[in-house]
Amino acid sequence: MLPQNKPLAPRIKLALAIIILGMAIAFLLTWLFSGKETAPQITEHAFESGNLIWSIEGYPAKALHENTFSLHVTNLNGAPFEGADLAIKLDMLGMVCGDVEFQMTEAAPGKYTGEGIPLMPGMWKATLTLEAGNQTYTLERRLEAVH
Ligand SMILES: [Cu+2]
Repeated sequence: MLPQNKPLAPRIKLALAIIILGMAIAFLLTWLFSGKETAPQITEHAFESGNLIWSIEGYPAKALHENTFSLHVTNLNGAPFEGADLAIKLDMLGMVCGDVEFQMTEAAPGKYTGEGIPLMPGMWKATLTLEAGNQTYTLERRLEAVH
């Protein structure tokens, strides 16, 4: 005759249930808030030839509407980074609903603006390409789009 498995003591079962529930809640909260934390309105970036501050007006961005992206680019001395060619590509995270590319124009020395249209509400990745002289730099951020 096979020995019967001893049932776990009720207290151990309860403790396990509490641990599992706690882990599930922690996981859910992390998942719920991870997007917002990584996609603020304003992000700061450093690249080999300078720094830039990237902001999106009226954040979160509005799906199927033009949203103004502005970039304030400075060189390593803190002076305006003038005369660069900037373009942004938007693609949605985990989806293939289509990429959106647009050019930025220099509105003031070192200040570049452009209009981008996310196609759907959700989390998007924005890739900035900055060309200056014969150098090309690529920087990324995330952004949230809503209805
Ligand atoms: Cu999509």
